[in-house]
Amino acid sequence: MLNVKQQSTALQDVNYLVVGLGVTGFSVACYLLKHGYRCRIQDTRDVPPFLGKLNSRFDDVDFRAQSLDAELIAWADVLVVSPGLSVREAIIEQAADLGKAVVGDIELFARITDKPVIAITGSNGKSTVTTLVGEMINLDDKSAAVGGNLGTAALDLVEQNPDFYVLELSSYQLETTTSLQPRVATLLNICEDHLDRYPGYAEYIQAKLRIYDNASLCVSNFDDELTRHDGRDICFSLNPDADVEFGLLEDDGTWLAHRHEPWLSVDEIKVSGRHNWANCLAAMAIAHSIGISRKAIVSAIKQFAGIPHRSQWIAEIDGVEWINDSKATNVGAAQASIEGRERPVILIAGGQSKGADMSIMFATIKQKVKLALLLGEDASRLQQAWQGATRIEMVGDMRQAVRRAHEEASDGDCVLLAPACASFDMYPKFEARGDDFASCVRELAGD
Ligand code: UMA
Ligand code: ADP
Repeated sequence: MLNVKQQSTALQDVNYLVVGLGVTGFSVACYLLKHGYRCRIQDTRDVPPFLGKLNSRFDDVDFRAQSLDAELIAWADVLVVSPGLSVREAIIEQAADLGKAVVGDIELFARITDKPVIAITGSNGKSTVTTLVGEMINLDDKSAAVGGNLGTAALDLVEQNPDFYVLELSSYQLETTTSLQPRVATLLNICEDHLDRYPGYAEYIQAKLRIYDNASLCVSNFDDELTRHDGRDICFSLNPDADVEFGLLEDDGTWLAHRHEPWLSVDEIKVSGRHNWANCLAAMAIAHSIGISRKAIVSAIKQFAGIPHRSQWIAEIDGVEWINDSKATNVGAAQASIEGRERPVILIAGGQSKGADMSIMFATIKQKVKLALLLGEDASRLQQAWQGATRIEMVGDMRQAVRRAHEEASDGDCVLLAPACASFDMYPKFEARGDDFASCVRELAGD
């Protein structure tokens, strides 16, 4: 990929193969076609999600509905691989062995942008922290373009020409990126996730730690040793005794504090659960490190009402609270979500467990969950792991789960969708699962 400044020369020297035509592939193809690069686009799906849109935007789109094969690879100089595809697939490894460059969209983005990038990863809390940091910057009369794994592909942000890019980055995106030089990088926390895509947990952690490569400033979680970079990290912590830049202060209540100076009371935070205090502290540390004012930082936190599908309140019916945390797609998230509830929980969980050890949640389930309703591909894995912790029932679909929860719940309970699993066995994405839950609940309420 050429630098923007070099684009006018030698455009036709490099053949780009865009592998996958989802959100990422579409943004990459648009960027390449718009700037006159020679590219082919390949996707195994007959009608990939963005083909119609791409054809309507550009003439002569060279799209191949087929598997990635030796002929396409022979044509390509650079493979731009979508994050949903593993770079450990044999055919992609063969391409790399042949000397083809194998990169992702974030690598292309890194090569063309010269504005500061804030890079955020972690097993959980990425979207929350990314959104919060973006709002802190915007409230300080500077502009932030916010995206990445959060939803808007990074290359689609470039036209905004912001003061800062705030990017949520997944391990899949990080492992195909080498040129990013973040102004600030953070790894929020680590728990088992995506073990279906990595040889083991160590490789997943390594992919996450790449966020710190070439970063000017690193923000890490003092309470999670796996997130540390080096002794110069700016740290945040939920332990009031920790000697950190951003932490908790206990003084006539609990405060989010900077170097023991209280900035705001936790009672002023609208999003529930201690994990969200950690997210706020991380966002404070990042925003402060790039010179955002205390006033903007505090205002953004006070205003922040959360993002849909993350511990989202749906309804209260006959004294029972219904909460949608469809984005709790791994054990760490589901555990934090359950622990964040003050009421006894009826839990709806299950889906694709991605090889994670579900027994990690046993103690939390035992302590807080009065009934677990399990659905989806790995329901029996969850059942095995949680046997003896609580009462467990298997259900066929979301409608049945909601109906059973309604029958079993009593005044003062909370029914929580926190699946600890991905949704792809039953839904196109986690948002569709959350919407299904919400519509089943609203039916109960007669809305
Ligand atoms: N696929 C095929 N054939 C192909 C290409 C893709 O079957 O030829 C399938 C993949 O196996 C996958 C699906 O299509 O099941 C989507 O893959 P993709 O790479 O095209 O995904 P995008 O639409 O580009 O979306 C990606 C991220 N998705 C993944 O990493 C799986 C989105 O994060 C992200 O918002 C988007 O880029 C913009 O950056 C979603 C996600 O689930 C929310 N991320 C994972 C997570 O958060 O746990 C990492
Ligand atoms: P991500 O983008 O990393 O998936 P989100 O901010 O979308 O993270 O939050 C997804 C879910 O993860 C939340 O609904 C909550 O259940 C859980 N979660 C959020 N922040 C944390 C955290 N700091 N630690 C553990 N779990 C968290």
